[in-house]
Amino acid sequence: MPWPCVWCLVVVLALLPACGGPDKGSGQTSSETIRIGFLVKQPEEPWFQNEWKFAQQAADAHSATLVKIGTTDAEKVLAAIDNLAAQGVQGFIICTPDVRLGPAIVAKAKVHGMRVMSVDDQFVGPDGAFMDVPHMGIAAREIGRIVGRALDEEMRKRGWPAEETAALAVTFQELDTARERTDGAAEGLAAAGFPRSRIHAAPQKTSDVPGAFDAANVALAQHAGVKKWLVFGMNDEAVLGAVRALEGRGLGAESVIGVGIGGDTGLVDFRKETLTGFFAAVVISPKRHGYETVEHMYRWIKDGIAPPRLTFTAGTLVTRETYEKVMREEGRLD
Ligand code: FCA
Repeated sequence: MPWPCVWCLVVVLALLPACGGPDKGSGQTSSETIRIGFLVKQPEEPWFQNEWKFAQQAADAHSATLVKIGTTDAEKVLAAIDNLAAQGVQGFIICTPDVRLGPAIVAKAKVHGMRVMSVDDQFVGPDGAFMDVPHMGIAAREIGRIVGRALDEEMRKRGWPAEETAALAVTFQELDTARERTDGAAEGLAAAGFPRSRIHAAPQKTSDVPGAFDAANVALAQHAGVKKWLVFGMNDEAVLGAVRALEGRGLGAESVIGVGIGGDTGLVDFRKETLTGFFAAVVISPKRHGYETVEHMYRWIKDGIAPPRLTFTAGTLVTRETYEKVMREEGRLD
């Protein structure tokens, strides 16, 4: 090999670490240049707005730059990753609109030498198994069980006979964290003695309030004789959609016990003068999911310390009487 080429090689090798890469992380970047991306699947949902809010707080605390992009479909996700790369982002956190995009997201991140971490919804590989990418999600099944137990407890308090009561499970089976939550809730109810045959599924096509509303209407039409309902779903939106559908059939707070998961969207009902069927929610933490994931990414880029592979966060049951205290403690109420 002629001498000039050897020098080329030396120069290239010397530059390589600066390119970074998901598995490198030798901590070469000064804090001024750290840029982190945060992509979410449903930017209009309060959960994701709060996640972004706390993510921004973490970025500000470290004088890092945060680039937030709403990525509602596959095309937007892939374009957003290119966009982040063009802006010099070294790593990003994502709640993907489709967990099966995991392999494509990881491949694209690699091409650009970016680190990637998932939040809320865990990537699924071509074999159907979760991918080995750092992830922070909620302890979905346990949180679901809390929902189931809360429904049972309130039903007993009201003295509703199980044979006159049915449960509406607004389901979103294609998403693991959603399925775990509703399976956990059904499990919690069944463990308390509620007959599984009286739990009716209402599969939602989209994971938002209108999707749940439509799904609930179909299921309620099939069980028109039932006058007392317990309601659960993957999040507050799922339960609120069903609660609105029940109201449309003349069934309100007296006849409906709904327990959500989230705390943000459900606040609207807690704040209404009149009681609604949205009885309680398991509050989960957008602060942990936004703030901590950004901190993990920051350390990964700056110091080469990879995030924990898996973190699952807990939830706290609240009602309209207790939600303010819990939410205020997290800085989620003004
Ligand atoms: C999923 C849901 C969100 C939120 C989050 C923790 O991404 O779609 O509403 O519950 O998990």
